[in-house]
Amino acid sequence: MVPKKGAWLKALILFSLMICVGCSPAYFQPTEPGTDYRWLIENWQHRIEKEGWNEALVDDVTRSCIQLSKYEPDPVDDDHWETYQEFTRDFKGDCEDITSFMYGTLKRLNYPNNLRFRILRMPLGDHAVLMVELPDQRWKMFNSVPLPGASIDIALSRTVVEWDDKYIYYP
Ligand SMILES: [Ca+2]
Ligand SMILES: [Ca+2]
Repeated sequence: MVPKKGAWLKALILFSLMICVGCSPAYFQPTEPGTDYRWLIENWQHRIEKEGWNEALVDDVTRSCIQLSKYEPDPVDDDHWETYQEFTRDFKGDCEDITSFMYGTLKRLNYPNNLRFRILRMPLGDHAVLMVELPDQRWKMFNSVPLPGASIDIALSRTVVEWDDKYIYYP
């Protein structure tokens, strides 16, 4: 079924508004994200030792990172990009910071395949997402702020640039 043009626009505006007002996918950030995070890291390390990497584990790591995070927009005119270390002090930030947290967590777990930071140009602004080369070599996108309607916004977006810790890639 193809939704009416109005429905697409409504979803798009809703999503963009939620981003702008800092409405978080993490309404219920755990009270002690640092403690939970340390427990998760240990748990994942055991799983990696036992079963190795697979798509389900990558999904679990990225989803858990988002659940530990609280979306907080940058102040106007101060677009601060947090490092992994900065983010893990309070687990709060916006799309680029959460992307950096997911990226840093996979690196910390010695994820063996490629990871890239991707910037998308969306109709109403830019957005950061994580690209992961899965164990079977397919690339999968992980949205740092998975809100309702996000897939529509992403479908209307284009990639501006990507990078990893070695290179910058232009489409
Ligand atoms: Ca920002
Ligand atoms: Ca930020």
